[in-house]
Amino acid sequence: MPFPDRRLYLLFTPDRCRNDPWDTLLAALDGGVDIVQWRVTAPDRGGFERCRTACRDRGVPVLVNDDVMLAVRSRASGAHVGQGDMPTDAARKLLGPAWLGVSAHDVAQIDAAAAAGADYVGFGPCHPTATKGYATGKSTAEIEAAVTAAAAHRLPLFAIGGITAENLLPLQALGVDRIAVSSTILDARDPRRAAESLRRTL
Ligand code: 3NM
Repeated sequence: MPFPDRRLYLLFTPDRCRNDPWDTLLAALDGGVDIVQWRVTAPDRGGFERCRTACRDRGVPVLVNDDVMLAVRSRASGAHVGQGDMPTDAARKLLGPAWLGVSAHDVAQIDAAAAAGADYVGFGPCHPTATKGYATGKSTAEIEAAVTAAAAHRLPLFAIGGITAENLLPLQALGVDRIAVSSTILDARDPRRAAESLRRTL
């Protein structure tokens, strides 16, 4: 199935939520999150199914971070792999028609993801972020080059890393039209409003 036109990607890590994680997820979906990544370190099949049910009720796909086999076994919408995870072409083979997302940090990695058959890339960190311990973000030139490279491959690019409603506009000026966020929604006092605010800007 072709990758759908989704714009606001939530990296959902229950442990990172300020409020109750399930209330947070529902609020984020109500606020306009339209694709979700299940992102946990310890296996939690029950949590995954709960996440998937909440998202399915709203027509929102769920991809599994890192654990490609969970995505395959559970027939998830897809999986997302980082540069240190399972190699992209191996993940592509295992997933079959399910979607494959790849984290990329430069143009060469975007080119490689496209060659391996990725359905989208996450490019970052666009800004410093404690979520993954990045002290600096990419330069304007690096972000522009990434946007251009992804467009040349017709590969959707989700900008990631420290993205907030405040710093989104300058990213859009560089050609970014999709974002992936964790803390701006999960750590918000009002996750629905946080998602709505990003959604409005997008
Ligand atoms: N990957 P937040 S940045 C998971 O650059 C992740 O590849 C990144 O969380 C990359 O929205 C990042 O809280 C963290 O910054 C995203």
